[in-house]
Amino acid sequence: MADEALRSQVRQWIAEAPRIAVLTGAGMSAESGVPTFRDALTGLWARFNPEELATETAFRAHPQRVWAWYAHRRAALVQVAPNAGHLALAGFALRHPGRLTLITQNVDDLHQRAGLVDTIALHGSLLDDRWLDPPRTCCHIEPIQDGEPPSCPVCGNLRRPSVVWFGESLPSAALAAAEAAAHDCDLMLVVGTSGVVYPAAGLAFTAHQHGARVAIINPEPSDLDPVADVCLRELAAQSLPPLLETS
Ligand code: BJW
Repeated sequence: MADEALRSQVRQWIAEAPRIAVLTGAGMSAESGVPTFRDALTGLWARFNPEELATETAFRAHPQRVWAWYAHRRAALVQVAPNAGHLALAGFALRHPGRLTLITQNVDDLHQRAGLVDTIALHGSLLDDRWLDPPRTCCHIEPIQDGEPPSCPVCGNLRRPSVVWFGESLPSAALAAAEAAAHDCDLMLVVGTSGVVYPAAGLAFTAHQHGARVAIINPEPSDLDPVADVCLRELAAQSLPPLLETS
């Protein structure tokens, strides 16, 4: 099918599907200026080794280095805003209450800032932090010193970013809600993810196995292409508005 025919097909599925689940990844925010993880030239991990930064082991070994990397990314988020794709999804959800469930792997809060307050955030939020070890009664936060993660002055417990690192469980309520949405949806839109990180990527397989149509929006091939009914090789912020704003 030609590109325009594929686009009309997806538009029609969106118009007709009673329940739509949307699974987003870093590509969703690329046009807002947030780097993806795995894109060859611009992705965060073209420059940094994830094993050195996005694990609890790394944080325990090099708390300052990991804290500084997250502090830099947090500061960069202040400069960015939801793009036309985030706004189109939020607008659709507002016009069609109860039809769209937004599941994101992103930690940038841009869906929430666009107005989708009940976004299911599978990998936490870059804007929050929490105690590394279970807090004791002594635990309170010291003022942040430059480059240092804040710590309890009594027991030394550290604050850490409230994101999900490799080897850590996803928040159970968020994962259960995402699995239910994937299981029950009639259409899943998969936007801007490489589909390599589990259990998030498995949601597209769940949707497909339970009879939902799956449409992918990504300029590049992804690991989820085998379960897609349609792959639109497009950019999220350009593709989503015309797909969603006519419904
Ligand atoms: C555009 C675009 C534009 C660009 N428009 N598109 C089953 C099988 C194998 C392994 C596992 C498995 N189950 C669990 C695992 C282990 C592991 C895992 O998946 N490893 C794989 C890498 C092999 N998973 C975990 O450890 C998870 N925990 C877990 O499963 O707990 C249970 C357990 C515990 C112990 C042992 C075993 C199981 C946790 C995963 C946590 C992921 N955390 C991160 C970091 C968050 C914090 C931070 O930000 O620093 O989450 S990793 C990173 O990857 C981040 C992302 O959310 C995630 C996904 O990346 P995403 O969004 O897909 O980004 P990219 O860069 O990969 O892709 C961008 C895409 O956009 C590209 O395709 C572009 O083409 C596209 N694009 N511009 C549209 N404008």
